[in-house]
Amino acid sequence: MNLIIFSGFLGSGKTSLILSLAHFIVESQTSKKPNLVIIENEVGDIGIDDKVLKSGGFSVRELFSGCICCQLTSDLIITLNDIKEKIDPKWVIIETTGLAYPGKILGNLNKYGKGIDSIKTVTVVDAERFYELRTVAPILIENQISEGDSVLINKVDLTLDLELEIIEKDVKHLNEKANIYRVSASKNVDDCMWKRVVDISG
Ligand SMILES: Nc1nc2c(ncn2[C@@H]2O[C@H](COP(=O)(O)OP(=O)(O)OP(=O)(O)O)[C@@H](O)[C@H]2O)c(=O)[nH]1
Ligand SMILES: [Mg+2]
Repeated sequence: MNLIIFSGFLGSGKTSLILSLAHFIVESQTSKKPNLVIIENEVGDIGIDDKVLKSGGFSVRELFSGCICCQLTSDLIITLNDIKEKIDPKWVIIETTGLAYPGKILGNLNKYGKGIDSIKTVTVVDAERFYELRTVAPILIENQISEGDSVLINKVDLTLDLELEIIEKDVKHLNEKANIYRVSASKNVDDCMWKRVVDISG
């Protein structure tokens, strides 16, 4: 079971990008065995993203009564164990709340997770609101960026090239090791990017 954890501020484009990745994973699958489950973590009880993902035909599990980086750590572990036991998919995508600290989730999974072969972290950056959010929630935004194996600078269709260059420099400064990509979730996302993000070779 390979985990892909999506973080990124509220409204940055996580669900839109997960839909694109989920299609890519399903289309690349060679066996008939179900190979993808998506875990949706939303605070509050209106599961909009859950409905969006389910309408795409994907298997979705919900964790709606708090954030998996703090109150719901044990719920996440229980849910993952249950998915492993009943489905044992190749991939599990986790959409965290926009306020989650991915480093905390990683720490808990490394400590308590079972049957996990790999964990990849993907951080979605909202290019349109980057500097606004850096000012409003600097610690959260910096933590999310610094924990990403891949950082997807999203909404490039709404951002000037010059601004994108500055944002990319800033992201590199916060996380030298990450693979950084510019994307627009509302347009077609290149499969080559998803291949590199999830490390599917070929
Ligand atoms: N123009 C444009 N709009 C985008 C892009 N990506 C996402 N959006 C829009 O931004 C809004 C939020 O996108 P979501 O994918 O729901 O973002 P999210 O991070 O899942 O949001 P929460 O789960 O509420 O935190 C939606 O109205 C999307 O259609 C993009 O690349 N370009
Ligand atoms: Mg969402």
